Formats: sequence, structure tokens, C-alpha cells
Amino acid sequence: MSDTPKSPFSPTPGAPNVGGDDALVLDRLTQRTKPPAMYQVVLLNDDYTPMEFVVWAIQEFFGKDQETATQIMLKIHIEGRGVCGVFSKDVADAKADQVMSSARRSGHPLQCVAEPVES
Ligand code: TYC
Repeated sequence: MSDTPKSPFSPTPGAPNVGGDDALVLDRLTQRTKPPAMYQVVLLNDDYTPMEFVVWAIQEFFGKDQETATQIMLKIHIEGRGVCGVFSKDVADAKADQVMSSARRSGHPLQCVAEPVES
């Protein structure tokens, strides 16, 4: 592995470097930047957190209406986990922390994690 960071530019395949003119070469470069990684905030099932609290938290922290929040809660209850939203890493981490803090303040063992979305 080389220590040199990879350039975010790659030449367009087959583009001729006519006459060695720098401006012309730059004009024929293609930018190659990755979109930012996205993170999903996942709630995990447990046997003790009341369903009503989970529905409230999904509405409060993820902006879902009561019907959608209830569907997500039931999916978690049945399948063990469920995605409540997808965000940048900073926002996803902050939301997971807010959910966990709120649950602890209310005495519930609810677990919430932020994880990278598979691409
Ligand atoms: N399984 C819990 C109960 O029966 C409800 C619950 C749903 C808990 C979703 C956590 O993320 C959760 N009270």
C-alpha cells in the first residue's frame, strides 16, 4: 500500500493530453468524490420498555406520526430491531444518544444504535 493519498481526480479514459497544455488537461479531468456515508438509527427490542414509550420516542426524535411510529414499534417488537431514520453520522449519533438518555431518565432499558447504511 502506498502512503500517498489518492487524488480525487482521474483522467477521462482516452482523453488526449494535447500539447501538454495544463489548462486543457484540467478541463478533461473527471472529479471522483464519494457521497458522504449515511447512518441509520436502529431501535432494538427488549422485554421491559413499554410500547407507549417507544411510540412516543419515535414521534419525538424522528418526527413520525403516531400511525407510522406504531408500525415501526410493532416491527421492532416482532423482528427484534427496526430503522427509525437515516442521517449523516453526526446527526445519527446525536439522535441515538437523545433516545438513550430519554429512556434512562424514564427508567427504561431501551437500546438505540447508529450504524452505517450498507451501500
Ligand atoms: N417488547 C416491548 C414490550 O413488549 C416493546 C418494545 C418495542 C420495546 C420496541 C423496545 O424497541 C422496542 N413491552
